[in-house]
Amino acid sequence: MTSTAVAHPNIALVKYWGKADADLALPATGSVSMGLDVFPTTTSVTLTGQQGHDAFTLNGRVVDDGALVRVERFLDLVRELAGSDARAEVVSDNTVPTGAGLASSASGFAALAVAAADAYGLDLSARDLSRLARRGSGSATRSIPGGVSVWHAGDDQASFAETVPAPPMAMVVVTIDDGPKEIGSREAMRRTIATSPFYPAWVTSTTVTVDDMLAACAAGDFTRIGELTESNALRMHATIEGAFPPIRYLNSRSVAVFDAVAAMRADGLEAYATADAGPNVVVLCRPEDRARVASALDGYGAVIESGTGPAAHLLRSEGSGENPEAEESTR
Ligand code: 2P0
Repeated sequence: MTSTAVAHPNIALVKYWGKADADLALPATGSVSMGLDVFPTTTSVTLTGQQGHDAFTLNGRVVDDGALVRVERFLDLVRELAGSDARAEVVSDNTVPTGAGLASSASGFAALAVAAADAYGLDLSARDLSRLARRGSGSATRSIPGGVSVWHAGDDQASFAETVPAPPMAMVVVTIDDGPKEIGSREAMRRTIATSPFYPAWVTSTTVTVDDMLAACAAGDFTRIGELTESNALRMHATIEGAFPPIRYLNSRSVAVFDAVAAMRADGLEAYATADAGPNVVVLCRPEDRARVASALDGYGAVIESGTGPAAHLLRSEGSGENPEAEESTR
């Protein structure tokens, strides 16, 4: 049978940077993110009678490198839960444009978790799907729930993501550079923990910021959400820049976007900038302001607008006899 699921990327308002346990993919702190409604990843999982290896096709190309190993390790976890040794064929279409500056691993492993759980006959709660996605990639934990979500720090049972109440928000993605990063986030996290003298302060301050952000979201206080978002992003980059040898993701064009966003605020247009492990900048704003923000940032890079996205969900479940269209993975 073939199970097909869809998931979207998310952008952290309070960042995840550092693991407490790499094997279990447990984060050093909680984090909070907004799911996007653009760039879905659609993934199908079909159990095959083949022995040996799983098969993985991404955007029409057969994958046989480290990405396949990562998918196979993830499917091993699903097989362990299901008590199965069946191999699978995974076919994934990732619509994140090359270099849009959004990590593909979040939507990728969230869609894979939902599709694989269904294909192997597991009936997992949204919480358990989120815990499962975590083992593929940390940020994938937050692509299981929709809207704004918190990913809890804690042990294997407690570390999942769930939707929290929040005001309507939008984001404008500004792609500055579409080249590959010099250093991936996994390695950069390790180096930051090992060498940045600022890392302990990052952990203690972010733990407080998560609570502050959740309170601001619950209160519907957009201004406070935005202020905390920009501050936390700059604290993360400062912490990363403190590594040795240093790692610097923001370049002069990224900083120019932060300046442009500050100028918007000075003009009374409320917007706040954030950036992940690369030079691209994402701007948080109210939904009614997104076209104005996008137009003001035209010329700084390729600009893409997004609203708040849905939960990861099953699209089709062939052979299970269920009603796939009506089914949400997060029931
Ligand atoms: C985040 N990032 O909170 C932070 C901000 C990048 C900067 O989560 O090693 O690809 O697979 O757990 O999820 C990127 O990290 O890392 C990330 P792994 P992941 O969105």
